[in-house]
Formats: sequence, C-alpha cells, structure tokens
Amino acid sequence: MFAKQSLRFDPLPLPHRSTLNDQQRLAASADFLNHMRQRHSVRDFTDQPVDEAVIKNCIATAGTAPSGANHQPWHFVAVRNPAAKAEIRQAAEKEEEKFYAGGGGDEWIKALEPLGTGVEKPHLTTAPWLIVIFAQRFGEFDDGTRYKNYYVPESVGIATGFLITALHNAGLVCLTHTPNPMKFLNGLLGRPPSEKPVMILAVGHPADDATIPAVAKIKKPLDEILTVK
Ligand code: IYR
Repeated sequence: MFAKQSLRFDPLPLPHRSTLNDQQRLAASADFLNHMRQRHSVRDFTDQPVDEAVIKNCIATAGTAPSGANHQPWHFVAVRNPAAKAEIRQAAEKEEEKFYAGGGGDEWIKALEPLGTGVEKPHLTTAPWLIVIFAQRFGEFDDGTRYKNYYVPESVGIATGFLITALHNAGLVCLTHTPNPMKFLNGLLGRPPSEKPVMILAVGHPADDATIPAVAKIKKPLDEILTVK
C-alpha cells in the first residue's frame, strides 16, 4: 500500500483546524496535563472484560501517528483468548526467570527494585487484553519485494504513546511489559521474522486493591526537562 511508485505529492487544504482562542488554548493544555497526570502504569488488573470496539478505536488512534515517510511501520496483535494469554505468560515468565536470576545484570536489576517488579506476571493472564506491538523493519509490496522503512523505533514509539493515551482517555489502565528477549512472540502470534516485537501492553481495569510504586509519582520537574531559549 505504501511507497508505491504511483504515489505522488498532492497537497490538500488542511482538513481540520482548531477554533480555540489563546485563553481556551491555555485552559485546554492545563486540563490535558491534569488528565495525563492521572495516568498510571498499573500491574494489578481485574478480569472485567473490555469491548473489542474500544480496543479497536484505541489501536486506530495509534494508527494516526506520524511515521517516517508515512510508512506506518507497525502491527498490533490484540489478544483476548485465555489460552493464548496463558502461553504468552508462560513464555514471558521463562525469560523473566533468567533476567531476575542475574541475566539482566546487577545494575539493571537494582534499578528495578523501587518498582517492585519480579518474575511473576499475573497481569498477562488477568488483564482482558494483551496488545502486542510489532515494528516492521521493512515493508513488502504485493509481489513480495521489500521497501525500506525509516525511523522505525521513533515511529513505533510515537504510535505506542498515542495508544497509551487513547487507552487512558477511554478510562482503561495498562502496563508496558518488555520481556527480554521477546522473539517468542513472533512464534506464538504468527508474525513474520521481519517484525520485531517491541512491547506487550496489558490492558483492562484496575483491581480494587491495585497499587502503584511510590517512586512512580516522582516526575522530574519541568525546569529539569525543559530549556527555553
Ligand atoms: N522485563 C522485566 C524487567 C523490567 C525492565 C524495565 I526497563 C522496567 O521498567 C520494568 C521491568 C519485567 O517486566 O519485570
């Protein structure tokens, strides 16, 4: 579909334009900041189902992200099948066992201590959905010939940010989970070797007794992350 020789530059008048005035803009930006400050990575889920239509809208939102040469080098697999989730959990915990037994290296394992993470990943079976995000190293024309993708990690990172934001906007919580290595996901989910699994997002509703690590509330102050010149 993309990078075809037949695609040409064709400028369209900007289809959508904000009507906010400066005062409304300031209020909107502050409201959105407040909304996003209420997003937390959650590790404790209920098994309460989430409509597929909601997941589809959130993934469609991710699909609106900007990407290198507009090649949209991503694929999302939304898993709700309990047996498939159990397989993913089993394989992920196998990798995590090696990681926490020392494979991750002392410094990395120490850095995770304040987050309280460990080998057990119950969210992978409790959460009603696992969204697995794949990055496409290259694209393929219909005849199987390849074309290059550009800025793949950046593009997939932006799309994942859109997805996490969309899920939060829909009143859901999620956890970014990155077992290392993740190649087992290609086999379990039938994705080609040209695609690199980037992360698993466990998605659903928070358990009544869900907690977050206190350190997660410590965000760098603006003057540390921003320079205005
Ligand atoms: N994949 C492991 C380790 C882990 C790594 C990072 I970086 C984190 O921010 C959290 C965990 C795990 O999920 O436990």
